[in-house]
Amino acid sequence: MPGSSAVRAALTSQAIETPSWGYGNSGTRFKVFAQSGVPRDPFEKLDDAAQVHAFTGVAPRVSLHIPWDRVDDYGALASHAGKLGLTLGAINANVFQDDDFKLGSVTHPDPAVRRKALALLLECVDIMDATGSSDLKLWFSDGTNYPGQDDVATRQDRLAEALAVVYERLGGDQRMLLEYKLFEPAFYATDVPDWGTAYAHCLKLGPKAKVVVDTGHHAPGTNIEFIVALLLREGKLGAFDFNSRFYADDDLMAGAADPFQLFRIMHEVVVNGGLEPGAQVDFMLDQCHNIEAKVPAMIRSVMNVQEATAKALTIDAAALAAAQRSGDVLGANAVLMDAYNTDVRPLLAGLREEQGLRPDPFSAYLASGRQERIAAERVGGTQAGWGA
Ligand code: PSV
Ligand code: MN
Repeated sequence: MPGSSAVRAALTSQAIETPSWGYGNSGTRFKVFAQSGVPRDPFEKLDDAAQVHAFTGVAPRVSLHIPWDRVDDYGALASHAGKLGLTLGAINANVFQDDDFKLGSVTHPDPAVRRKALALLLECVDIMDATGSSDLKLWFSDGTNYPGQDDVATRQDRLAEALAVVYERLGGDQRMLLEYKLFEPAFYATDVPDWGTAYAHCLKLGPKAKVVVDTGHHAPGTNIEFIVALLLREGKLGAFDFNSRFYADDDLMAGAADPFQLFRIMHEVVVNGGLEPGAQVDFMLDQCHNIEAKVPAMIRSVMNVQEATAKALTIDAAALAAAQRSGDVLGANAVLMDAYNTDVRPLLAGLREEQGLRPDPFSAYLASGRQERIAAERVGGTQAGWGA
């Protein structure tokens, strides 16, 4: 029921994790456009993330990417986060930007390169210990560009071997989140191309290994919500990397290209218990903002996820179940569409006001003058960006 106490509680307790790299400069392989006021180190990235949380009230965690966010003192970074009202979320392992990884990281034909990649993954677990992060997020750019380039099954063996070592190293409360991606940068065969491959590895590893669904990483037309329902049913959905795509892995703001898809995904999350705290689904954003202002883009993305969640929670579950039971195809679809077409912005604005927040985080941030302040203050130093 719209606005019921259960709906309100679910909305205020939802946590959306933002990515440190979404605050830095980024672009395409053609050009990175620098913006003024962009953070110059991981501490300033957290300062920006704190603004997203301050204005939305639902973004208390930040994912880090290593080595982009390497610092001398991770305890100091975690306590900086704490002072800002944040905690550090998933630690993302970057084994895709070193020359040695040209032919792969943990699946590379050379055991010395595999050892180097494994060492980086284990360093990320050390960082989790130091920061209190509970999730290690793994995405491998590994794969081949040409048929015959390497043996596909042998690469799976190498991957399994590395994952098993890392899994063993995890502490009791720590998880491994394995992300798949259809293609890019490998074009012929990616080593973890789909949910089935990720799921098979996670199943073998054990209960602490779960799958990450990055919404940008599928073929056009893929029914992502089906994958979500299935993984939740199997207890293997660990996290989302939300973003939007028109063509491939576009990394645009979540809910921008296809808000209806985001709603359908959140519907499956809701009906399959993914919002329950015990489900431990991490709702992360994975976006790189190329031409848009970074903090406002992140605020808009968080709001889009919230709106999709609110609409999904607004679905009349009893009416939907009755229509489904009686085979009322059009009636069932109408129940879903009624919720999708509901304007949930007043509900969310009211909830924010009850929490002492401004009703519209996006315009409130722009009106705060902070964007101009950081542009004036953050001069000198090296701006954070893709690869830094
Ligand atoms: C790969 O495309 C990916 O989705 C992974 O999550 C990486 O960590 C991230 O993008 C880097 O931007
Ligand atoms: Mn991702």
